[in-house]
Amino acid sequence: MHLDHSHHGPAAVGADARRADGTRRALRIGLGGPVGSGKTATVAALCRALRDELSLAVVTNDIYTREDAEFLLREAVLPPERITAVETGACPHTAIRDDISANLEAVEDLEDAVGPLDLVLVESGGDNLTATFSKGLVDAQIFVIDVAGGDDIPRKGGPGVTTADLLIVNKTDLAPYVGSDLARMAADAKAQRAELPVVFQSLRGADGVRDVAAWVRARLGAWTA
Ligand SMILES: Nc1nc2c(ncn2[C@@H]2O[C@H](COP(=O)(O)OP(=O)(O)O)[C@@H](O)[C@H]2O)c(=O)[nH]1
Ligand SMILES: [Mg+2]
Repeated sequence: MHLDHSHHGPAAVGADARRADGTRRALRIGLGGPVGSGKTATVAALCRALRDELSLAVVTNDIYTREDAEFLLREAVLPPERITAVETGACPHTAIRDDISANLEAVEDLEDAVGPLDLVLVESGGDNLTATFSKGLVDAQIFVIDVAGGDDIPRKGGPGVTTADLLIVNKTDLAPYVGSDLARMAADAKAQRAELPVVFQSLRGADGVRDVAAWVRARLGAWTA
């Protein structure tokens, strides 16, 4: 765990919408959800979909490794200086919820290194259905579950499923193989979330991230308005 609080240069952002020099900071969107649900794959697809129209960067949180950042680097979804890994140690939820200093510092360092950014995606280390982001770290959160994790997950609820600004039900291509009932998942998600949006997606299909990219563009439009 990174506990050095001393590094806060002029671009320190905290939870304020503006940096110390008065310019608007990047919109920060967190992606949480269980291990293996498709957070990194969604981040990679979003980078490919948005990188020509926006200045963006990514912070990944891994428990003991830099696997997710290394995957994104290997896939060359962004130039390497736009991808940073935070190693969280044993408690991935702590780094996005309770002691967010290492993540805030990673965001600041990215803006210092590559200049003003429109968007920073922060991927959580992923543990279970209860991990949510501090509002001091991200402006909006996406919760990613997948159909192979069981079609009763939306019904079980939990803060990610019920309160995330966007719920993604990923890997719809696998539904026939694992016997998941997508209509039931949609009805359960609706019951938990009322008007909050839900996207069903498969990243195996062409332009599978289209709906989520549109949601991100809309959030960014509201942020810069
Ligand atoms: N079939 C299928 N596999 C997917 C999809 N999205 C991600 N995956 C795979 O699921 C695995 C876990 O994805 P990853 O993004 O690493 O999950 P994370 O732990 O939430 O970051 C990887 O092997 C991905 O290629 C999808 O839409 N369909
Ligand atoms: Mg990941």
